[in-house]
Amino acid sequence: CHQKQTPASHEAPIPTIAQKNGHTALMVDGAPFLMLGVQANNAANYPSQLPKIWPAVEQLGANTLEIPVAWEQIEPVEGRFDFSWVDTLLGEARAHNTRLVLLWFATWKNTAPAYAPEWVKLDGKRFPHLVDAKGQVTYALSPHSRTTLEADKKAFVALMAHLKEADPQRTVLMVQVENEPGTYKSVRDYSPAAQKLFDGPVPAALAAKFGKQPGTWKETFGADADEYFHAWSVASYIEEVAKAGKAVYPLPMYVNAALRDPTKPQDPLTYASGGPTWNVLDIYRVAAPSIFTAAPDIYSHDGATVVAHMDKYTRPDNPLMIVEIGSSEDFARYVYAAMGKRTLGFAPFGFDFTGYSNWPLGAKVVDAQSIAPFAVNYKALRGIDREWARLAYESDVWGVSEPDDHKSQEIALGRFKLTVSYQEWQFGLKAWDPKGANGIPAGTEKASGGVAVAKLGPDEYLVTGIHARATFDLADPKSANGFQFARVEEGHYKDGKWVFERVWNGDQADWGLNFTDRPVILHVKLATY
Ligand code: N0T
Repeated sequence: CHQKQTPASHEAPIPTIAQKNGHTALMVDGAPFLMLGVQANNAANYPSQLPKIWPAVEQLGANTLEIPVAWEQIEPVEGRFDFSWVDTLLGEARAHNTRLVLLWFATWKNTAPAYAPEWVKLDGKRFPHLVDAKGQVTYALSPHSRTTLEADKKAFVALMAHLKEADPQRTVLMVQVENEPGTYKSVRDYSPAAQKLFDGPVPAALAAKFGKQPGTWKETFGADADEYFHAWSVASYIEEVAKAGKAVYPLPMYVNAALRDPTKPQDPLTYASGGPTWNVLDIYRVAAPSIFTAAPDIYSHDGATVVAHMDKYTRPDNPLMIVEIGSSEDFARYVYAAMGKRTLGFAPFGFDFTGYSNWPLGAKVVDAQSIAPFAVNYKALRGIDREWARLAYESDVWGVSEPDDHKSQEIALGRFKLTVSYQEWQFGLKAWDPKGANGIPAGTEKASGGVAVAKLGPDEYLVTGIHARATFDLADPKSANGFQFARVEEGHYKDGKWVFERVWNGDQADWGLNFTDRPVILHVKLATY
């Protein structure tokens, strides 16, 4: 690489993961960052596609684009690297004022090696495939091949070395190592090499994490042994790749998960076994310390299931970051619940004009109309992204998304409580609208509402939302004569400073604070009388 290096003192700080009081922040340019992102479709990773991507990024108002870098394109011939895609992407992202998350599609892409170069995927002798319980050679690569691991690692290290040179601007914020790793239709690798390890002792650190005496996998983990073994094998492989890459250029690295049922047990033959499903997150924690989180890819159209998925991936040792969520309109509102769980980011999948729609997972058609329900949220949230990220790291935050049944939700705010309700007219006297007689406001028919709240100081909150009413009251009706607003300010942030626009009062405050589809940021001061 012949790129001239910017002197160290002029370089922006490398993005890092900061942790404090059980909270996590993605630090970008030295301050917490909320990724309001979008993921490009698969096969969008060529310069020819970028002109079809930027208009969608812009319509959506995303601050970050997640996009693949394929092993097959950076090392088409073994040992010969080509970073022209990465360089074009970096240049165009900067021109479009958009940060990047690179997705390393290599040994595992939705568990398969499709994105590995031909010299890898056509040579099953040198790069052995996983063998199933019946002795069948499967589509997937074995995680137990030193040769495959070294080859993937070498390419990944080359990518990170290139980025270190080519990106002193820190356009790239993080790297996803592999994509939805694991294996479909075989719980683990049953090749002789794998079997030998399976019959051997469980690594001491793993047994200790589970409070067990290390025996063989079967002795230690019983019915879970096969899946736990595979999770350990895949996570350890990814760890080695990530660790080597970070040694060269230490960007934050994460993995993403094809999800398992969040509430009921599920047979690992029916999902990507060995991937970072919620039941094996402890294994990933021990095996892959270079990976800061496992991020869920959320595609369920059931509201309660979506929230359950988020909860499984929200832990002090696994901060929430939604790197993929469906693009159909029902998913747009979940950004608020995710923010309440201190998510580091949110990214609908497949908003670009490269000509693909992953319906029924997401929208039937990718166009301005399907982007709009996400864009309306980003419009308000882009105005507070830095402030919100700081508050989510240092203060208290809450968020709710409208449930499928449209029922109201409550948020406890110390001596106050906040009720978030939906499908209501702004002038809130319910008696004037006996159940549905006058219909509901246009645009609120389908669940689309949400509210996010952050604590600014004693009894003072930052509030934003969409298609919802936020009604504050005393938590305990006996604690005072009653509730009143001290002041509700509408405004915006400029260079990190609050800019006052007006006070909401009268109709604007008497029936609760009404969020329509207009981007609104409020500072709310609560009081009693
Ligand atoms: C995702 C995407 C892309 C409820 C699907 C989801 C992306 C990968 N896979 O468009 O392929 O690269 O991460 C798998 C969802 C399984 C079905 C869930 C039904």
